[in-house]
Amino acid sequence: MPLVLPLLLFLPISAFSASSVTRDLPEGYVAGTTFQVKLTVIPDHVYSLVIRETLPEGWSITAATPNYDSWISDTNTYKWLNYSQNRLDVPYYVTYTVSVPSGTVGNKTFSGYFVDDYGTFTTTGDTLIVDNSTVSTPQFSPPPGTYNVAQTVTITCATAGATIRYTTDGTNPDESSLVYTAPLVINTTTTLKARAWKTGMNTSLPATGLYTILETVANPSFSPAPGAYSSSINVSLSCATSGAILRYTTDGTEPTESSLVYSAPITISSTTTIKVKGFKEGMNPSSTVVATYFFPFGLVTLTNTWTNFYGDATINSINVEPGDMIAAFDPQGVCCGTFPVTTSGNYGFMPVYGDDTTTSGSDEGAQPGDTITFKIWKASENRIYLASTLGPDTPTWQEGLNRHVNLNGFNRWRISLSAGWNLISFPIKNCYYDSASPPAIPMLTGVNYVKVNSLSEVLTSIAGKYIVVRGFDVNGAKTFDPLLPQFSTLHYLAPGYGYWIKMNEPGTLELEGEPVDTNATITLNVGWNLVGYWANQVYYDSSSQPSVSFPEGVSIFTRVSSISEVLSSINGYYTVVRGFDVTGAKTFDPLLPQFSTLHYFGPGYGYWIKMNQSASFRWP
Ligand SMILES: [Ca+2]
Ligand SMILES: [Ca+2]
Repeated sequence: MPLVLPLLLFLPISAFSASSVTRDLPEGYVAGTTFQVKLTVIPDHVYSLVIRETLPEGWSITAATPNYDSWISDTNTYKWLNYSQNRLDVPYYVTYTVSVPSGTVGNKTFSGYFVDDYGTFTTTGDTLIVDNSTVSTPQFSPPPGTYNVAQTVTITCATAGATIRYTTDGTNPDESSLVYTAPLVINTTTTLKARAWKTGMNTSLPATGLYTILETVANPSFSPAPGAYSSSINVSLSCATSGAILRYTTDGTEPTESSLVYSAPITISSTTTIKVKGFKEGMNPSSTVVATYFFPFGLVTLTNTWTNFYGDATINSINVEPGDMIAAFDPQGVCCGTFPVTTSGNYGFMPVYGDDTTTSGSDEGAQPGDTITFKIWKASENRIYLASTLGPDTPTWQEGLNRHVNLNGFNRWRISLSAGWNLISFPIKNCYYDSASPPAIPMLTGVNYVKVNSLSEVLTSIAGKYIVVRGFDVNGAKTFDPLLPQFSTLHYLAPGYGYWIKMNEPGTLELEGEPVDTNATITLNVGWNLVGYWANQVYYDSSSQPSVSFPEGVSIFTRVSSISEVLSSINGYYTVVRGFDVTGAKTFDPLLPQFSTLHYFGPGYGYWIKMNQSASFRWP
């Protein structure tokens, strides 16, 4: 009961008139014929009613019951009047016959309204009458518009059995135009027109659609070509699409419409990856084109004196390839000559520069009689190999001479250790062990077992500088003390594991051997694992590259949005990761990344990974 009053308040006060006029049109018309229209009139206690019907232009009423009272020619409107001293409250009908001129095509609209004692009201019911004498206008799907990529356009016609003909050159289709039989591939901006024909019916109206297909900016190109360099270069970017704006990054991120605009050659003097993308208004942007310029040996200073070296060059007895780089070093470790390999298996003439005697404070290169050493950078691995000299000439520097020195590169892992604790790993494919049999623990795939008399043999490069080595595996913590080897519990050194090495002074750990396959995997156990690193690049999620030391030859730094990407092989299975470098201990918690302090993973380091489930692990 309490609801009734509020509802009544919302009823319109003036709603006494509920008169209505409803139009009933046939389904369709045929040009040159007539048809009948019926109006159902329901007066509601009114004394007058005026009905107006507006017909399509050119159409006329030839008969009506009751007859209409007037015709307003400029709007083609017919009018009926009905008034009485008694109230009109009995429903009645108005019917009229419409004549359609021959040649009429297309769907047509009727409109009308009526006026009674209370006001003016729109006639309800049918308003549209379909052209049954003319083939339906073809329809395009997808509809005309602007698209980024080519579209496959289907043309349909609602009139069964009609033949669709179309053009793509802007002309109106006629009976000699191409017949549509299968969807059309529109891969360039096109005006598509179609009409449909059927015997015994009027030809359809033409359908017209403009398909704008955006063109794509041409991929930018680089000059000079990406490769290995040892002197500063100016990299030019160009694009075959005139007016395109090239935007680029050098921090590994994807170029966007807010990246730096290329306007002048980019000067590069250290290993740099340029990513560039072309943009132009009204066009799709180009693909992102990536080029890395490597400076594997830094910069060489050219001086006025040099010795040319040349010869064969191999790595592990396999020919060097175009794109690889040979480098020469004087006894002070100054890189004083490089040669980008252009012919498989050969290098030279490679000028190896002498020291500039006029700059006494700086050492630019060799002095007469110096023995030159060599390294080879292998492009396909982005890895530096030390090289043996194989004659026939001695690798002696003497101004103005040509030296024939064949080279063979071999793999040596060199990693700088600081005084104090270091958490390290090495990606050499050997598990060195001094026990009677190889260790029965999870091992990185593809590793060879190498028996040694003592682990100290493996660590000769830091002999006298290290105090203790600690390892950790599924059997717990292990220790190797070089002064008390008989009490040591650590009996192997393996590439899938990390090791703590305590140094009493800085040193360089060197190991030779075949590198670990970067796709190798190891099984991690539930709980803590002390894991090595065997990817050959650094991944970081900070705004700039980590500034700690990495092993010689590591020159690729890849920025990721989160370092969790680096651990994707064990996503969901680890709870925390810890690292350690010269700046201290670092932690990454995947659930609290914002509080993490570990922002990179890189070669030479070891990592603690705590697992809540055993899983096979690999680096990216
Ligand atoms: Ca000098
Ligand atoms: Ca020197």
